[in-house]
Amino acid sequence: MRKTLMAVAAGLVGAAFMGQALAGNVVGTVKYSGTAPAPKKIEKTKDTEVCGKVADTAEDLIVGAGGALKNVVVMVQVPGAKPPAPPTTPAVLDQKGCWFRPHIQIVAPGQTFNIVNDDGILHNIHTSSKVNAPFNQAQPKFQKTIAKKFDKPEIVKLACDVHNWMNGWVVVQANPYYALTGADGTFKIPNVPAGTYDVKFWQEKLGEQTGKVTVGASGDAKVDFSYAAK
Ligand SMILES: [Cu+2]
Repeated sequence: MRKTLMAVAAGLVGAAFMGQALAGNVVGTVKYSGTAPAPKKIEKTKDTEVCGKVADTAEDLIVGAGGALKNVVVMVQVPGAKPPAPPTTPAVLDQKGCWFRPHIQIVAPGQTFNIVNDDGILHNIHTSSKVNAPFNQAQPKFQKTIAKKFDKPEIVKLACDVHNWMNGWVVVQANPYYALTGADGTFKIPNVPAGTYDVKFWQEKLGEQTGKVTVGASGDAKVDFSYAAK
C-alpha cells in the first residue's frame, strides 16, 4: 500500500516535471430512484394551426430505462477556475411548433444567444433572472432572430407570454467543467485538474444536490448520483 502510494506520488511529480497537465475525466450516471411519474401531456390551446393539434410531452422530468435521468446539469466546482471563454459560434434557441428547442442548454457568459422564430407567428420571450437583466420582448412573425447575451453565471428560466405552455432554461456557466446528462443519464466532463471537488447536480424539478469527486492525474473519476423520487 505504502509502496503504491509512493509510486503514485512519484508518478505525479514526474508528470508535473515533464510539463504534462494533471487532469482526468469526471464521468458517471444520474438516476431517478423510485417510480417515475407518467410524463405530463401539454395541450396547446392557441395558434393550433402552427403549434400543432397534438399534445406534446413536458420535458421537466425525463426518466428513461433503469431510471436514467436526462437533462441534469453536472458542474464540477473547481475553485478559481475561470468561466469558459465565449465561443464564436452563437448558442441557438429555436421556437418551433410553439416549443423551445432545446429545452435546456448550457452557454458561456458573453456568448451570443440567438432566439429564432421558426413559426412565423408572434412569440414573446420572457426571462426570469436576478444577476442578468431579465428581458420581456415580443418577437413578431417577421422577426426571425433576436440576439441576446447573458454576461454572468446564472440559471435563467425562459417563458413565452403568448403561449403559456412554452418553457425552457439557459444555464450560464461559472467554470468550464460541466456537462448535461444524455437520455441514458450519463455524462462526461473531460480534462478536470487533479484534486478533490464538490460536484453540483441541478435538475429543474428536483433541484440542486451536491456530491464529491476526487480526480486523479489521468483516467476517469466516477461519480454516480441518484435523486430520490419526489
Ligand atoms: Cu410563443
